[in-house]
Amino acid sequence: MVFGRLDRGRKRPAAAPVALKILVAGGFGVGKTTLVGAVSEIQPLRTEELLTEAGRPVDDIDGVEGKHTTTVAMDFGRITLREDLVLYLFGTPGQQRFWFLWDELAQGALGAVVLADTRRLADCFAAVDYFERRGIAFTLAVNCFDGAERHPEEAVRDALDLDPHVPVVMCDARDRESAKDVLVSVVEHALASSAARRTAAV
Ligand SMILES: Nc1nc2c(ncn2[C@@H]2O[C@H](COP(=O)(O)OP(=O)(O)OP(=O)(O)O)[C@@H](O)[C@H]2O)c(=O)[nH]1
Ligand SMILES: [Mg+2]
Repeated sequence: MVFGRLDRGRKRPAAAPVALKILVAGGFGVGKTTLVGAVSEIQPLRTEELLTEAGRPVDDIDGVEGKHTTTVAMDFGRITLREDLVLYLFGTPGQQRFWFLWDELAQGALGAVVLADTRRLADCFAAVDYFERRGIAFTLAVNCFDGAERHPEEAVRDALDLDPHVPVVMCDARDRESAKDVLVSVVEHALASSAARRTAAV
């Protein structure tokens, strides 16, 4: 009884939140850094460098002419989706010459977002391929740039030859709620995939 009375006013210690690692990948200039920055509740860590004249022959900025910097290592951000669920976000560099960093970044990742720009859909092939080969669950998120033609989900799915279970969502990488919806989709899909794998293994 005594213990009960003493305990009454005291808060139960909250369970430590589950922390999940999510990658944000996709082609050059598709909005990865923008998405991590839009949802992160901490000041995101960025590793941006200026695009220069020297890079002009290899840095294809068609469609993102306003772009002046590029990620050379990674973006890092954090978002608490629920009191007991925290996501650590790792944005990958988009340019091919930095892809050697992807294997490091992918270690321990629960799932990934592959961002796509429908004006340059082929740029996300490599990311789709990367996660398919490694069995890392991903959501394909189309970043709907202003002025870009809108395509139905089925057309994007067909063009990328995605497995039917891969979620395809439309988003605006600049918008916090929209970016958050993408992350919710990844977490749900990744958890469902790992549950299905566990069942298959029994
Ligand atoms: N209109 C529009 N512009 C966007 C959107 N997302 C990003 N941008 C702009 O597009 C450019 C590219 O954004 P970033 O977030 O740097 O792209 P990234 O994928 O991180 O690029 P890399 O790291 O260089 O591969 C920036 O100039 C953004 O302001 C969007 O949803 N709509
Ligand atoms: Mg970037």
